[in-house]
Amino acid sequence: MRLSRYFLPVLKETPREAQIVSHRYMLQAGMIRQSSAGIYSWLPLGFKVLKRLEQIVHEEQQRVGHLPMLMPTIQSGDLWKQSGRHNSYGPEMLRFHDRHGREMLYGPTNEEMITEIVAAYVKSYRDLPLTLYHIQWKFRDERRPRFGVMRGREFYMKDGYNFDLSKEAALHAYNRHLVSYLRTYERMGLQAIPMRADSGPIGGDYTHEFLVLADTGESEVFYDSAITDLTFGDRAVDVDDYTACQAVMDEFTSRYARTDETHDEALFNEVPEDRRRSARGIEVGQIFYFGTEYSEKMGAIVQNEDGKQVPLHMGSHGIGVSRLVGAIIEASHDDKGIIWPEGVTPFHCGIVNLKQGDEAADAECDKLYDSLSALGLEPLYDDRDERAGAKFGTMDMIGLPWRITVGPRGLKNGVVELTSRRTGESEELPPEQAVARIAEIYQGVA
Ligand code: 5CA
Repeated sequence: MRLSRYFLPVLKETPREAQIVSHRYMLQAGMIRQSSAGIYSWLPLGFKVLKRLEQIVHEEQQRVGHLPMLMPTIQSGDLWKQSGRHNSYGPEMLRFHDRHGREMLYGPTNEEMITEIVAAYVKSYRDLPLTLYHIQWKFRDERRPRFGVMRGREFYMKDGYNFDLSKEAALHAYNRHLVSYLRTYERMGLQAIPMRADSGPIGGDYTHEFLVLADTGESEVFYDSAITDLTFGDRAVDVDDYTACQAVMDEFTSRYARTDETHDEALFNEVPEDRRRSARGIEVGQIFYFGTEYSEKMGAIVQNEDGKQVPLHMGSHGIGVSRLVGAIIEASHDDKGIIWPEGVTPFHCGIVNLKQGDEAADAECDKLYDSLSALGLEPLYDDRDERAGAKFGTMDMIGLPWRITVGPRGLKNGVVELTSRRTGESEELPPEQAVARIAEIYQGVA
C-alpha cells in the first residue's frame, strides 16, 4: 500500500478523552473513530489488525477441530425466555420490539441460540462430540463503557460452544479450549494467564479467565509469579488425547492465579512470600463448563449408547477479539506509539522515502515495494511529499515492527537502512539484503 493512496488519518494532537494509552494511540494512529459511547467505526488500519486477529482465532479454532459458523446479531426474546435469562440478564441487554410488537434483543452472547440449533438436529451420541463457534458482534449496554474498544458496548467476540455426552468429555473440551487459547494468545505476541474466576451471568461454577497483565487492566489479580515463566511455545499437543490436554491444564493452572472475585487470602499465603504478586490484568478470554443447565431447558437431549435420552453437557468459550487490539497495544508500545508484534502487524514493514522526487530514491523504493510484495509480504510505502521527521513520526505511531529507510545519500553507497521499531537499532545494508532479512523474520511467523 502506498500511503498517498491510503486512508490513515493520523492525529497530531493528543485526544483528551482517552484515559489509557491504547485508546489514545488507536485514535491517534487513525485506527478507530467513536460513533457513540462504546461504539466505534474501524478505519482501514484498525480494521486490518482486527481482521488479522480474527484470522488467527479461526486458524487456531479449526486446528483443534472446532467448526466455524455464523449466527445473527439479533435474537428473539422468546428464545431467552426458555432459558430464564430474559428476566435475569438485566439492563446490559439491549431490548427492542419489531414492527409486530415482538420482543427482540441484540445478542450479548449465544448460549440459547446455539443450544436451540443443536437441539433441533442432534439426536444421537453418534453426532458427538461437537464444538461450534462463530465470531460475531455482540452488544452489552455496559454501565461504564470506557477505554475505547477495551470496554465497548458493541464488541467483536469469538464465542464457541461444546456439546458432549458426558461430564468427562465436556471437561476434555474445556481443557482443549485452554490449550488452543494458550496458542492463540502467544501467536498474538501476548502472555495471557489462565486464572480461576467467577462465572457471572453465563452460569456454572467451573471457569477460567485469561488475563494479560497490564497496569491499566480493569481486573485485580493475585498470582504466584512462577506462572509468568510458563510459555506454551511450539509444543505439539494431541488435542484428542484427554490425558495430554489435562496435563497442560494442570501445568498452567496448578499455581495460584485468581481474579479478585475468587481470591482466597489463606491459600494465597501458602505461596512463598517472594513470589506473591497482586497486579492488574485485562481479561481477553474466558472458558466455562456449565453442565446440562441450558440443554435441559432448551431440549438438547440425545440418545446415548444404552438407548437412554440424556441432556448434553455444555460449555462456552469466549475470546474478546476487538478488546485484544487494545490489550496488545497496552502490552506493546513506547512513548512514540504502538509496537506491533510481528504476528499481528497490519503491514509487515514500512518503506520511508527520504527524498520523494529524487529519481534514484523513488526507483529504489518502487523496487523494494515490488520485491517485498513478490514474497507475499505487505509493505506500507510512505511516498508522500513530507519531511523525513513527519514520516518517521507516522511510522513510529502506527508501530510497524520494521522500517526500511531510503535516501539519496545511502544509495550512493549502495545501502538502505533497516530499523527495528522495538529496539530502535538500525543497520545499513544493500536493499536486496534488507528484503531477505525481512523475509527471514516473517518466515517463522504464520
Ligand atoms: N458466552 C461466554 C463465552 S463465549 C461469554 O460471553 N463470555 S464473556 O462474557 O466472558 O465474554 C468473552 C470475552 O469477551 C471476555 O473475556 C472479554 O475479553 C470480551 N468482552 C466482554 N465484554 C466486553 C466489552 N464490553 N467490550 C469488549 N470486550 C468484551
